[in-house]
Amino acid sequence: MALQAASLVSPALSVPKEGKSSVCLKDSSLFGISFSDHLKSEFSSSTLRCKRELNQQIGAIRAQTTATESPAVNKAAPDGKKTLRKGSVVITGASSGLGLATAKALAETGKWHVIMACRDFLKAERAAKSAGIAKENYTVMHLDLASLDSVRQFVDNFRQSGRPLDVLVCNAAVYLPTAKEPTFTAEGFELSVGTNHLGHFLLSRLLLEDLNKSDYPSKRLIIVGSITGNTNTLAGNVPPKANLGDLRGLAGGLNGLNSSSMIDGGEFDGAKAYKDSKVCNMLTMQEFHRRYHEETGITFASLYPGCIATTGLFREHIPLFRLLFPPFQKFITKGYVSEDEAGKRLAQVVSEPSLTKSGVYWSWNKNSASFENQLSQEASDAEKARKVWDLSEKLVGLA
Ligand code: LMG
Ligand code: NDP
Ligand code: PMR
Repeated sequence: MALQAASLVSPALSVPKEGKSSVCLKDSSLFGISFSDHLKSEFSSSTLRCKRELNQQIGAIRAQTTATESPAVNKAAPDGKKTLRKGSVVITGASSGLGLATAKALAETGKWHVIMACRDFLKAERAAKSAGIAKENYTVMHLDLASLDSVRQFVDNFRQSGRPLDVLVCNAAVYLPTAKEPTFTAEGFELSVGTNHLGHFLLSRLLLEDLNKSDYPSKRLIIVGSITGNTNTLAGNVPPKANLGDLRGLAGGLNGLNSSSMIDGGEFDGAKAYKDSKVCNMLTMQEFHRRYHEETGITFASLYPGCIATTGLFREHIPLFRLLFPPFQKFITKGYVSEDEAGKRLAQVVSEPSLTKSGVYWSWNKNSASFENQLSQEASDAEKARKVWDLSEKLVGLA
């Protein structure tokens, strides 16, 4: 079964070497599901309204700040060449795993200042030190995504720091596969969707304005997705599968009291809640793209960095799983990547000049070449994306 699984998997993961071209059908139709075109632009009247409001806000802030900011490109370098100031990137959950590895990869280039947005300040400081990130290349700022007050406070603090925002990476996540009962965020949302999706939704909506103000040549908003939320892959078909259903639980506030704690209204299942949250992440990225890319020029992207089987994500899983999962991924599925390698991949999505295309879900082939991957039918459903956006707006107090 496992070996069969591996042979089923390889076609799904193998792609043209150059990676830039889109994936052939064989790569993405493992379960015979047809894919809708997730890059298709769709502008609703509410989209236009949002844009107008955003532009008004941005215009006002621009007027206040342009005089004080140093430009991204200095024309007067001594050798006559144009120089680019350091990019400023916020990474949520940079205290371990993928976020930390990405912070390290970016800081090492000397071209980036990383704002590590973390819930545990001391842990983040220690992590940065032990990863060898030079002091001048990072700042730790407190952010607890499981509290919308904390998200708003972070945005205020960040603005007060006076730093520009060139790239935002929504990376933090929790995974609670063994929980029998749901736990909740400060506002009473089921913890996995509340943290992974709703906390990031509010953060990125608020910081969109700051991104738009940046004069950096390539501004990006990146939301980390995953293969396990995509049911067009073998990994996405391991039960329990992601399924947002008709969103009745989300509409009810995921509070487990007068509504279900699950998006689809079903019984609580921690592993499913995580996968559902990743579907929301991927839908949100596309909805951002549809609403704001043309207007702002910001690149919106998501990615599956590979299976980083050794990270803290699996801290709540049973010890046997934690023991067997890395060798299983290394030797059987061959989907394993190290934290370092995954960090380099996400760092590419942050800074590679060639990865500016918006609305894309990036993946990598065995030679670590990036390619535009296809999302599952649900994760590329434009109508669902719009509904998730509208319901999320209400829950986080934006509408
Ligand atoms: C759900 O179960 C839970 O219900 C839910 O609560 C939540 O936790 C969720 O996604 C999280 O999981 C999912 C269930 C899927 O998974 C399992 O119960 C099994 C998990 C197995 C995890 C991987 C460990 C595999 C161990 C492999 C050994 C590695 C050895 C490496 C050495 C390599 C040497 C070259 O259930 C299903 O999908 C149903 C199908 C289950 C089939 C299980 C098949 C076993 C897989 C691999 C075993 C292979 C061993 C043979 C090795 C031969 C090597 C030549
Ligand atoms: P880790 O557990 O190592 O990292 C998750 C980070 O999120 C930690 O820094 C954690 O902080 C932080 N975090 C959790 N809750 C909050 C919160 N309430 N507020 C602020 N930060 C929080 O896992 P990974 O590095 O594996 O996960 C990173 C991303 O990669 C996630 O989005 C995950 O879905 C995705 N991903 C991971 C894969 C994998 O195989 N590992 C595969 C595909 C995607 P703290 O250190 O304080 O716990
Ligand atoms: Mg999965 C075929 C390839 C493949 C890949 C790339 C992953 C990634 N997994 C694959 C296959 C399988 N997994 C198979 C055949 C099984 C059944 C034995 C299996 C099981 C499994 C479990 C129990 N896998 C898991 C779990 C988890 O608890 C992880 C999870 O679902 O977290 C939500 C997980 C993962 N497998 C992956 C990846 C990337 C994960 C974890 C993290 C994530 O999506 O972010």
